[in-house]
Amino acid sequence: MAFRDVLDIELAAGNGGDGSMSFHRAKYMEKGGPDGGHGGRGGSIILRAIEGVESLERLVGRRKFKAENGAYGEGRLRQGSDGSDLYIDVPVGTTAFDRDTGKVIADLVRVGQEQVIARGGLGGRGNSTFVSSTRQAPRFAELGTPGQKRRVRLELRLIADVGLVGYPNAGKSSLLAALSRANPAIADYPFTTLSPILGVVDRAEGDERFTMADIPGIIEGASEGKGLGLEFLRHISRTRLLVYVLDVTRDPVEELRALQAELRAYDPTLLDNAAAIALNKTELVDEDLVAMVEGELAESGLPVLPVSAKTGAGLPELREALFQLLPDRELWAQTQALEVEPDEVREEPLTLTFREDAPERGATEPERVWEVHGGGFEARLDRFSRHMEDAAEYLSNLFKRQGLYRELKRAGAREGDTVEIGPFRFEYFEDEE
Ligand SMILES: Nc1nc2c(ncn2[C@@H]2O[C@H](COP(=O)(O)OP(=O)(O)OP(=O)(O)O)[C@@H](O)[C@H]2O)c(=O)[nH]1
Ligand SMILES: [Mg+2]
Repeated sequence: MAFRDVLDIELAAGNGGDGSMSFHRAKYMEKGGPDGGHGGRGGSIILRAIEGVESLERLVGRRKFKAENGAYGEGRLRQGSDGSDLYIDVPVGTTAFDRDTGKVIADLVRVGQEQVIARGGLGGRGNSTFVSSTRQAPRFAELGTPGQKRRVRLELRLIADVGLVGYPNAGKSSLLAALSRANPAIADYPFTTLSPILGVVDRAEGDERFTMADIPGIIEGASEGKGLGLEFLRHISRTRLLVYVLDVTRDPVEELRALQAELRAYDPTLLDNAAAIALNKTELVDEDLVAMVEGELAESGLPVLPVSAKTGAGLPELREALFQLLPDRELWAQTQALEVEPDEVREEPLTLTFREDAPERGATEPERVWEVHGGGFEARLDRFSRHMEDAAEYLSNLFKRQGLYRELKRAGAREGDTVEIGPFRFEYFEDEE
């Protein structure tokens, strides 16, 4: 199985249902009151983090997602049902980006964490809503709004608690196999491990456990793309504890230096992570040499645990030390989550453009017209496009309340001027407030 850790998907949240235009019908009643119900909300698309190490490809499976639309409102004040939300399960450690803006729209660092990544549309209001003292029988209702459509990139960085880093052949996979039930390939040649492998390590007593990631070997130049390790450094960038696995029979001090240089070149903050050293293959050399190397490595300031993955020597001590060194998960998670930028509702600013049209029939003066753009007025109007004529009076009053007349007056509008918003036209009049 290839380890796929980036996946592009397309999302369409559900549209809001339209409000209903309906009048009550009953026997012996000439004409009943308006009883159109509201449309339901469109379903949203929600990203949810689950425990597990499945690749995005396998888990997510498809590329296109559409959440359910809200249902139309109906007569007798029946509200349309809301569209159900659609959940996309991803491994914890998944970040979602909007492909058009590049912004982070979700960053899931805890199991169970959820984030809406495409918002469902709003339901429209039924005609019963628009009754007023001067409008007993509104012959219009509001349309629902479309659900958000989005092109999204999912990116997974495994969140293992502990990450094993080391040169090829140092024994990382052997250690993972010895400490967990994972079954990674182990062989006497470099680059045996080709993609990250996770195992669960249990504490000797009690039920505490952590996950440990074995990643392909890192060599000098990895941060510039040599070997295999670089693209996998991404996966250890979020581990709570790094374990440098060093082969005592090579030059462990030099290898540690080189490893740290590669990590630093990839991401300097990696070296701020908690870390420890597992000095491996100790059964191959005599104890004095081990003690000497241990002393040299201790100068790095990191705890050094001499082990042999082969004989099992030192493994209980290593296991226990890792449990003790692991930073608290909650505190750590708080420092990790990327900031998610809220979806701003981008509303264009209001602009008023004046023009003079040819005189209307019978008139001598040119027709004075104010074109309105922005300010949210077109969007509001769209929601009544089906019954624009009937909604005209309601809309012009609404727009007036929303400050449009004030702006027109300031711009120099006169009684009787025409106001034009898209296809909608009405007459400007001054108010004797
Ligand atoms: N003698 C001895 N050999 C070991 C020990 N640990 C691992 N080995 C051997 O070292 C070789 C490499 O082990 P792996 O666990 O595959 O090493 P790795 O670090 O995962 O290597 P890559 O996946 O290539 O990066 C294998 O032949 C292991 O059997 C040990 O403690 N003592
Ligand atoms: Mg390996």
